[in-house]
Amino acid sequence: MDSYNEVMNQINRQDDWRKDCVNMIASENIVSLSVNKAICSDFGHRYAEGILGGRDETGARVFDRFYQGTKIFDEVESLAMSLSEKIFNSEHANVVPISGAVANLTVYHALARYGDTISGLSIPCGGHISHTHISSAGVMGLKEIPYAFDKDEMNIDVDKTIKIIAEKKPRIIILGCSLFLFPHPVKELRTIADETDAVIMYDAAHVLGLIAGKKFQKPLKEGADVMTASTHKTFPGPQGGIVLCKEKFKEKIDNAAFPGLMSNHHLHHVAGFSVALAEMEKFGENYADQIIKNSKALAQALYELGLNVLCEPKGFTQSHQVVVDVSDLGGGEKIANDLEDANIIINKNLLPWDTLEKTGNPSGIRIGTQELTHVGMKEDEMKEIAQLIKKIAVDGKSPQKIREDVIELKKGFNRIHYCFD
Ligand code: DSN
Repeated sequence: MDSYNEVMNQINRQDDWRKDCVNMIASENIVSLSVNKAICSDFGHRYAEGILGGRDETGARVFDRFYQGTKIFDEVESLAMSLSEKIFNSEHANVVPISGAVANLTVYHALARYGDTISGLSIPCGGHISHTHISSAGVMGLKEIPYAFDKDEMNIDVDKTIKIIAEKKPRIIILGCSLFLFPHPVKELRTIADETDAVIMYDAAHVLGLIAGKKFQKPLKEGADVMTASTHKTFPGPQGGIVLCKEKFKEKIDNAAFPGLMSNHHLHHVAGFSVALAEMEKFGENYADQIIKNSKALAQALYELGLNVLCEPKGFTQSHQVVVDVSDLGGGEKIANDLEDANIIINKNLLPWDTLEKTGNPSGIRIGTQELTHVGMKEDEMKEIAQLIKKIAVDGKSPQKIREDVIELKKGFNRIHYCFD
């Protein structure tokens, strides 16, 4: 096979296979045809280096660009900013970052000095790698201080964490995480942030769609100074990032994004993000509501089937995620691999009682319902999927046999809902 046919074959195999899968990776989603049109549009070939210059006499945003050919894109970027500011009730939006980790790096670059300390959750407790020295924070030489964590609540231990912040005085207090079942204590940490002159950065990558749909907390209203996110998890946009912030941080954030970290941003992403913002403005509340109903239904069904689903006394979850401790069933690596053989795609996950050495085969699996909700699945399908997971993980049934049931279940669900298509 020549190179062209080889790569086209790889793309076609991926499309064919993933159409037959139930995808429950908590950090992914698939986009509508309209978002897809934006991603594949001419914007994907273009440059728009530059920065927001201000507003003209009609109030329209004016961008200082270094390239010609951007007059329509300027309208697109302006619309993306206005819609973001409206939907997230933010004083300013910067849609330049090309991923969630880059959005975090933009904030670090803007609001911290090299060598400062930041505070966040450790990775086993759900912190994202970009909150630590091994990723974006390390690029800025930032040293992280972990919070105290309450394993029963699967949340930050507020009293102990206030003491840690008072003593260590981190420059940035990070909230939001990757293993994210319940809202984080933004309000509760506002006073200590003021007392220590720290900035609260809320990483909403996982829950951006739930926030847009008004079904999770409102971080900016509750006291966060800055909210960062990727745009493609519960928020059903193309892959990219965003920073939302108070007016007083606008200039520093904009300069950190360009020319600080990005030369050209991804114009097709901004266009696709705008389409997804319009979708969420209209359909977001229903979409977010169903995501959470589906998570609760899946968690309840798995629990009733005997799996060790975390946080039963708390109703399992208030987000798109369901977390199961599978250490008694062979561990997260084994279960994730077995499920993949049955076309059920999830990921292994460290749990708060794991050390980083357990990364290869951690105790947990993390399951997300946002993509299946996007293709129209509801509580009945969640119960069916729970049965299929149990047959593999608990009963030891052959994944290859279960795969036929998964393909059959998925057949009716290949159209995107909660959109204008
Ligand atoms: N690792 C993914 C997560 O947070 O789930 C995305 O960075």
